[in-house]
Amino acid sequence: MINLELSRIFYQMADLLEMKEASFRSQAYEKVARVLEFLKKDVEEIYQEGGLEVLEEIPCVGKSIAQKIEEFIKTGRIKGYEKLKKQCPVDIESLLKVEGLGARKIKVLYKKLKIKNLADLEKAAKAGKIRKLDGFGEKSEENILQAIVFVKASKGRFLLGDILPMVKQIITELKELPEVEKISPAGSVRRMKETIGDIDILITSSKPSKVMDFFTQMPEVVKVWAKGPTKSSVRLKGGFDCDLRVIKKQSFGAALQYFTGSKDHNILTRRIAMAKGLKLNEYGVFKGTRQIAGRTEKEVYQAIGLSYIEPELRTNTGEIEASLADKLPQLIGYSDIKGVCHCHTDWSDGAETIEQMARTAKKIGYQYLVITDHTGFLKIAQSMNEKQLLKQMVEIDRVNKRVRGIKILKGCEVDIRVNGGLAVKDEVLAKLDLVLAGVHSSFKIGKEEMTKRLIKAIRNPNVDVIVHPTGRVIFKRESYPIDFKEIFKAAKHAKTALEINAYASRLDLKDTMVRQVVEQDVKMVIGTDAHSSDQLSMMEFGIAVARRGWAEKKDILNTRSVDNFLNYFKK
Ligand code: DGT
Ligand code: CA
Ligand code: CA
Repeated sequence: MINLELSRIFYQMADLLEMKEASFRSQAYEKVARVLEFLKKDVEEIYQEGGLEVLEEIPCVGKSIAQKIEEFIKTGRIKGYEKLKKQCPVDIESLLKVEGLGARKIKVLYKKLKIKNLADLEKAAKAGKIRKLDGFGEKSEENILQAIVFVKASKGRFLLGDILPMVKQIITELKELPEVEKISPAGSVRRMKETIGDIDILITSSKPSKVMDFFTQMPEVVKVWAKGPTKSSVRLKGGFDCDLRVIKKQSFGAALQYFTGSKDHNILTRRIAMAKGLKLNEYGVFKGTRQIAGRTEKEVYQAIGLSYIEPELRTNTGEIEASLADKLPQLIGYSDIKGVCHCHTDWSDGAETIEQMARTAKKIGYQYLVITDHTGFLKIAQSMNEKQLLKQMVEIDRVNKRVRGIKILKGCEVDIRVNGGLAVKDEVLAKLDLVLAGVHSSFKIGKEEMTKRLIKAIRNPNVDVIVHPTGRVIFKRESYPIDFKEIFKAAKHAKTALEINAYASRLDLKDTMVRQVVEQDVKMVIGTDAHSSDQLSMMEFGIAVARRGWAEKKDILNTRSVDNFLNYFKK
């Protein structure tokens, strides 16, 4: 799959252009980068089947971008990108990871202080040089230093959303080999953790050397770290590593349990086995030298007196105690969601039409889809104004007549102003089926002000859902501080739901927060925040977060049928 490589290049071209001149071209590249990041079909395959013309059928791909894709497929490079890079000697990709730094600021930092990379930035900040620049100050210098610590901490980890499609592809390919019998992901991927250090895959096989030959020669492999009959390690395109282990059949369950982890979960399960006079390791459960379990994971847990624990729960945060007491939650399942309640179309910053989104949602099997384009003042998101919102409602009625078998609902994602007011008039919001409200600006107003701001929005009778409630962006922006107790109380009282935003770089609320929300019995929705129809598949990441937070079906409102879903919000 070259989709991810191309996506990365186009993201960079967007940033580089933004630095040169804030232009429409930059937005075009960003949009196409976002589409390619989650495009299901391999761009190279599309090109091989139909050439340039068919490339242009990909959302957001115009003639010039199609030509660049063709150039990359044919030559492995894009001259326009290389030229842009040469003109701008700054490592913009890593500098953009620093919260608060956008293209414009990076430009100033380079012009005035010759800052080219993170090391330069840290040195300048520590020397107190940044505070003297126009548009910066002592506070922003302090923020930059803090943000650098955050960036360093996330080094070497990757978004589950960028990893999982690759894992699925590798597993599909391996499964096709006649030498592969059982196969499963393990490690943090199987636990569906939000970020991944490396990929772990386990198989059973009668002819492991054949499998290892195939594995180390896959086109995705850029480096082979180790190759052996029971374990091989490779570096994949995209910069992440993958371990493949061959396990004996009678130990597959035990190995799966061991290599799924987490380490903390394993330490406790092993201790529990020991207390029963048993030994648990990656080969099985043993009484003396006799193996009493190991073929399946269920059997392993059973042998040490535990009921099966879903991988997402294995964090040693109470799941083992709950299993012993037979009090594990009945987790929401991956096919329990009935409707999409957060997505964008080309009416704001989405890539496709209402109809395209609806047809894909229907194909996936959803019963309803709420269109929630940005409305308000957010320029980068190409927000609609009230007039456009009213026009869009008419269009939704029209599309509903054309597309049968799925109900398209009217919604919007409205900005919450710094004082807690909304960017759209109440009488307009009142006409919608569902109103999502979110903070998209002024993040650094402090805990007390932010709590007040959110509570005011929560209490607005027109607001149904608070989206990405903590504002964090993985690897980029920490959550703003808020008083969760107060937020939960207000949300429950006002019957305003909190969102688990499933967008791969957000996952907000995150797992540990979801767990608190479940305990407080506040309702949630899982929103994909899809900006293209292929991004609807990000629902899976949101469900994983819900599961990691011990959420059951009843906790998540869009597991309900459309009427029950909308009824909840009647205030
Ligand atoms: P990652 O790759 O950093 O996202 O996280 P994991 O959990 O995939 O960790 P990884 O790849 O280092 O190891 C895979 C699993 O193997 C881990 O979840 C538990 C098990 N494991 C690794 N090292 C140890 C260890 O020292 N003790 C125990 N009990 N288990 C371990
Ligand atoms: Ca791992
Ligand atoms: Ca590993």
